[in-house]
Amino acid sequence: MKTKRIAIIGAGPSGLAQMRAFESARSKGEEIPEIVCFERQSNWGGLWNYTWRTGLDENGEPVHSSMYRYLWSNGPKEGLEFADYSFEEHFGKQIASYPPRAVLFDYIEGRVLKAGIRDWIRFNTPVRFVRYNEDDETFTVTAHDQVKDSTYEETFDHVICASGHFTTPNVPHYEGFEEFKGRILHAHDFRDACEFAGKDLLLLGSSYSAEDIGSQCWKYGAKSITTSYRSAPMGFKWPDNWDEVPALVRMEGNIAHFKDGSSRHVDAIILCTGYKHFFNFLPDDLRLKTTNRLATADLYKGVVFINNTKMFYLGMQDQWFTFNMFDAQAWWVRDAIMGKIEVPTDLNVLKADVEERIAREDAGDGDKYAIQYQGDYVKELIAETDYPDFDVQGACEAFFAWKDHKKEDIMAFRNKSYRSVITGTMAPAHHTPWKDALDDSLETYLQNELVKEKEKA
Ligand code: FAD
Ligand code: NA7
Repeated sequence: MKTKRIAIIGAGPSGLAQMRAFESARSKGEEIPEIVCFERQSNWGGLWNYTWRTGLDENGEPVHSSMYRYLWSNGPKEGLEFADYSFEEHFGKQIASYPPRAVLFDYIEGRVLKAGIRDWIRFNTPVRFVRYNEDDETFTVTAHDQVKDSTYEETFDHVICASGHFTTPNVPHYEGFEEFKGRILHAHDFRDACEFAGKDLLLLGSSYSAEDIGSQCWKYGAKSITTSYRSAPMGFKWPDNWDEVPALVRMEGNIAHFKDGSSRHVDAIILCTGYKHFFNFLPDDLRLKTTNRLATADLYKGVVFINNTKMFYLGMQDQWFTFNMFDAQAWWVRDAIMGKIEVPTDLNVLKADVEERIAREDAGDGDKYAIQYQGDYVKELIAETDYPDFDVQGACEAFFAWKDHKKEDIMAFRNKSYRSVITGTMAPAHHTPWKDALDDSLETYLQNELVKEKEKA
């Protein structure tokens, strides 16, 4: 039988999980399809591949990464650890619970270097278009090799879209933005908190980006932080120079006016207003249209596109769980493609699965419910494959504790430690409290054990 050809779009954590899943089957002696991964950046890692650039990249493509300098994990690493590659295996020791970006990039990279799958990836190669051919049930992928500056087409049996959904900014307009005499930027273009030292800063939004970018700017010396919420406040105990206010109504010069009638002077505005699922390389019949939620629209088991079950999507959910959830999805998709899991063909059955997930998400409320919901999803998927079984409930518990620690002290939750659900080891406390740790390099972060060893000597 002809070997199947699989196209993976994107070599971020989701696409890499997919390649690792296939490689794992191959290492157990199974015959796997031919894999081609198209990656528009010059390296892997997706959002974790930091760039100083904003706007367009060196090839004229939209800059992918929304990450910034000094970004530390916003949740405990014990919630995202790979079941087949622990932090201890990678670093040769247990490390503290909230690693900065460079440390997590190193960890992601370590697993795929070990798996030896880099040759499957065509870097600097954005996918321009995908077409489904009804006659022979294949996909034609049009890609652009940016190095040769040449566009070509290839045929595949399946397409797995792992292109991420935190890159294309959702950018609202407010009256008075045109006349504002300061910088207005979206979180996607934020790179360095030091730029805002000494400034009065307004952030719109009440989710992760507002919380984290605000915290960064506070840590690196902003004069004041104002976060403005549209629906509900984050409600943490903020430092003295941080206020949380209702929705912005309009700007008048540099004065921001809010829904409660209050107003204040601001020097710069950061729109922490979220992202759009954006797939301009896909035609209508293959394009996922969903909001940022746990139960995505139109994905059976959260991964199979119900309008064409030969097409898969990874990592399209809003995320409590990340790397280990992408693994759970990737192992499941691998087995569906390799015929070990049967995907229903009846559209009503596929739709019923989606509707059940949506109804179950809507039935609950609050973060704890949402964490458990996504934990249960991870459990459901891994029970159906040979992905190493791990204590998913333990990871949920780490997330519950993390939420409590944030409530206790939003500027100190990253000083806490959790127990690995993969190796059972407790993470050491980090050598420096987060608010005083201004150097986010891998070398400095990993000094944990060194400091302890020095103390012992
Ligand atoms: P991405 O990481 O976005 O990777 C997608 C890949 O697809 C990219 O490499 C991109 O270049 C490629 N691609 C896109 N379009 C094309 C195309 N047309 N052709 C070819 N290639 C294409 N998660 C955590 O667990 N902990 C955190 O602390 C954390 N912090 C975050 C902070 C920020 C600011 C953001 C935005 C997200 C954060 N996340 C965090 C969540 C993040 O979504 C995941 O960790 C993870 O990066 C998602 O992986 P992905 O592979 O699905 O998507
Ligand atoms: P999110 O989590 O999607 O949150 C977007 C926020 O932006 C949310 O608070 C929205 O308020 C708010 N929003 C959206 N549109 C507007 C307008 N027009 N005006 C004001 N406020 C608005 O995105 P984040 O960037 O915070 O996080 C994304 C990922 O990055 C996350 O997974 C992290 O790991 C890092 P709402 O509550 O809908 O009223």
